[in-house]
Amino acid sequence: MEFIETILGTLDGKEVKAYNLKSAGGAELTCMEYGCIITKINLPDRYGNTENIVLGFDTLEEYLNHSPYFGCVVGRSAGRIKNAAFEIEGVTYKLSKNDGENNLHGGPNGFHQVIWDSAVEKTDSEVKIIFSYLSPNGEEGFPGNLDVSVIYAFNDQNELLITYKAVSDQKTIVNLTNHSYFNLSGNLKRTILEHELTLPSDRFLELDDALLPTGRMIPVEGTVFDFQKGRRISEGIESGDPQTIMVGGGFDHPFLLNQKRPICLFDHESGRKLEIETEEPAVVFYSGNMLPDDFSIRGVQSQKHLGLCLETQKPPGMMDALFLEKNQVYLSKTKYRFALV
Ligand code: G6D
Repeated sequence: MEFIETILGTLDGKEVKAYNLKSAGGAELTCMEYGCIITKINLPDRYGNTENIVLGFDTLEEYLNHSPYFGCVVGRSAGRIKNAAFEIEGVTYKLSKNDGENNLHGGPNGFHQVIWDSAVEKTDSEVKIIFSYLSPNGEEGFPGNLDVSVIYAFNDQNELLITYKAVSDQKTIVNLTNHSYFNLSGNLKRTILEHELTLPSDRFLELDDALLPTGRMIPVEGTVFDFQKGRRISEGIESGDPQTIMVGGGFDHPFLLNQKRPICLFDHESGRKLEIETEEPAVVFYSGNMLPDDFSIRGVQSQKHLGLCLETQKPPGMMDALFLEKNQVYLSKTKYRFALV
């Protein structure tokens, strides 16, 4: 495992470190302290072409000006919180309303905007980047001083294990995920519409027109939300299903993971495959319906469906699943395995 540490730039007077990791298995991952953002993942295709498979930029400025959460850790709470408020033991906590009347992804100054501290642990076959941050009591409206760390462990088998840890001195809400947009075609040469997705899920959460879960869990059987045996993303988008129309032409839904097998994303043309194993009970599948088209990404014009997200997490809207008790340890692991078929 090759390892390079650089200073990507300076933000608010603080240097932002970036890390470039090259596995013996032919994969390469670059990440940085700003938002724990994964800025690049290079993988070979079946013809030996090594190309990037995530949406990302090469400069801090582009992230500040354009990024809809490209590659970042999302927190304190991924997803939407209705009316940007919640109650704990009779006290109502008010959050930023950064998505209509609701709170999205921990607020405008959530974890995606933080410059995390970082440390490195290396062996011959693996490098761990340990990001850490102390989110002060009341930050973005959330109670409790939250001591949080996110560990990216990348190895020579082309696996990335993300471990999320957090502890708070008050009861609070925590729901952490990574918001990478994947596109296995390589250097964004095609959209994700012909990618094949397999989700080990028999139910998804219905959304309302504010993209908030309604509370109804819908069986996927007989619908374009049934990814249990693999399905091309385009089938859902062309279906005219009201739930796919309402979210902007595609998917933006939490799926409840109820089977012990990995999530799988496959691109037939390149032969690239991504498998995701997670301890989390749900995954939000977002098919990039709202990607703007007013900027370019390493020379490729951004457009709808240019990337998709598989945000493993606790089911948004199920508030009881999001609470973290005082001094309770939040611990969650998600493994990404990159392969060729
Ligand atoms: C939109 O609804 C979607 C979210 O799920 C996504 O995370 C965001 O765009 C980037 O708000």
